[in-house]
Amino acid sequence: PNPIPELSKSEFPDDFMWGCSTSSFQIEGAASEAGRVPSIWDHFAEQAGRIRDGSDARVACDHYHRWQEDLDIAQKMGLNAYRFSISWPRVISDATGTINEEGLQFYSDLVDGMLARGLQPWATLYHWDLPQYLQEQGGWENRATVYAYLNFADVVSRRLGDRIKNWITHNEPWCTAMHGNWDGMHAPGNRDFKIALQVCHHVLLSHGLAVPLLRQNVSDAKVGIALSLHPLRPATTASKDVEATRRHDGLRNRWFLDPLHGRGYPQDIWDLTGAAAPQVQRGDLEAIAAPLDFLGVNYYFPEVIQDAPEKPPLATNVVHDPDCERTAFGWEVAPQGMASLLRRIQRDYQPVPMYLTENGCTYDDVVEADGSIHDAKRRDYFIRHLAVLREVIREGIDVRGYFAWSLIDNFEWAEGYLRRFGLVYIDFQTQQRTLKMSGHWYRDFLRG
Ligand code: PNW
Repeated sequence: PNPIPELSKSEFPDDFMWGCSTSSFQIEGAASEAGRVPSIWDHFAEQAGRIRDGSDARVACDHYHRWQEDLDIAQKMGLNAYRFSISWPRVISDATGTINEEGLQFYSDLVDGMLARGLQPWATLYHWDLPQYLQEQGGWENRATVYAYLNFADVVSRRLGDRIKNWITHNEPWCTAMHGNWDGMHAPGNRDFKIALQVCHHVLLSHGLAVPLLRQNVSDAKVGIALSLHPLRPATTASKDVEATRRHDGLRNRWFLDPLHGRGYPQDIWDLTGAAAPQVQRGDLEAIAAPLDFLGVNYYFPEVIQDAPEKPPLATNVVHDPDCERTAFGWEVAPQGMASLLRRIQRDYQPVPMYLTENGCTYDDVVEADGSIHDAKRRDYFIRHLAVLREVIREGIDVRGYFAWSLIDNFEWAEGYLRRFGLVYIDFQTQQRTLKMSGHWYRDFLRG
C-alpha cells in the first residue's frame, strides 16, 4: 500500500551515529559463569507461567562467549556505534558492594573490541537486570537500591570511563516501574500501582544522582537516559476521549519528561494517584532535573486511547484500531508517529540533542531452504522509519543518531524466544548467526 521511499545515507548528517542496540540479559547467557549472580529476571523465569514459552536466558545468544563474532558482524554491517548494557549482577556480587573483577574485565574487553572495530560504545547501566540480592531487600521500592545503583555506576565508570564516553543511566523506566510492578508482566512481577510509582521515583532519582557522578568520573562524558515514549491519539473526537488521552499521556510520557525537565511530577496525574503517590524527599526533584547531555528516545508504536471510567486510577483504555498495519506483536506500524513524537518533544520540552536509541519490529521469520531469511517487512519498516527521521532532521529537530533494535535475535523478556527483533538471525540450537535481508539492507545502506 505505502510505497517504499528511496533513501541514502548521504542525506543524513556526516557525523550521524548509526548503530544497533542490545541488552546484557537478553543476549549474554553464561548466567552463572565467572562470578555472575542471579538477577531478578533469572528468578522470574524460574516461576511457572511468567515466560510464555517457558524458557530462560541461561544461554540466550551465548554472547558472553561469542562477543567477538557479534562485534565482527556489527563492524561488517558498517555501524559506527553499538549500544549495549552492563550487567549489574556480573559486576557487583552482593549487597555490600563486592566487586567481581572477572565481570568487569568482560566489559573492558568488550569495549576494547568495539574500539578496535570502529564502534563507538554506548553503555546502558540499567536494562532491567537488577541483582536478585537487592530484590530480596525490596528492590527498587527500597530507597537503598538508589545508593547501590550509584555504587555500581561509580565502579563501572571509574573502570571504563577512559573508553566509554556515552552513558545511558536507565533503559525505559516506564517498563521497569509499570511492567515490573503494576501489570506484573516483567520481573519482579508485582501488581501494585503504589509500588510501581515508588519504584519509578527511585529509578528517576538514581538517574539524577548518577548524572553528576558520571561527569565527575568520566572526562568528556555525555550522559542521558532512554525513555520509551508513545504518540497518542483519542479513539474519537469526543471530549471524554480527548481528556482520557491527556491522562494517559500524563503517565506514559509526562510522568518522565516533566521531572527530567525540572517541572516535577505532572499535577493532574499526581492528583489521580491519591494514596498511591510516591514518597518524595526534599531535594529529590532537583536531583532528577540534573541537565541531560542527550535524550534517548525508544520509539515503537503509537496508542489509541478511550475513556474508561470503570478503570481507575487513569480511567483509560488502549484500544485496537483494526485498520492499522501491525507487526507480529500487534504493535502498530506508524513511521509518522515517530515524527509527531519527536516534534512534540521539541515543542514541549526544547530538549538537548536526541538519539533514537531503539526502533524495531518483530515478524515471524522464515528460514528458506538455502538458509536465508527474507524479512522484507522488517527491512521496509526500517526504511520507512528512517525516511521519516530524515524529514524530521530537515525540519531542524536535533536528532543525532539511530540505533536499530536489535543487532541479533534474543530473549524477548516475557515472550521468551518467540519474538525475533534481530537484523541477524540466531539459530538457538546451534548458535549460528545469519544476516537477515534487513541486515543486508542496513549494510548496503551504510556502505552507501
Ligand atoms: C523495549 N511497551 O521494550 C526494550 O528496551 C527491549 O529490551 C525490548 O527487547 C524491545 O523494546 C522490544 O520489546 C519495550 O509496551 C517493552 O510500550 C514494552 C514497550 C515498549 C518497549
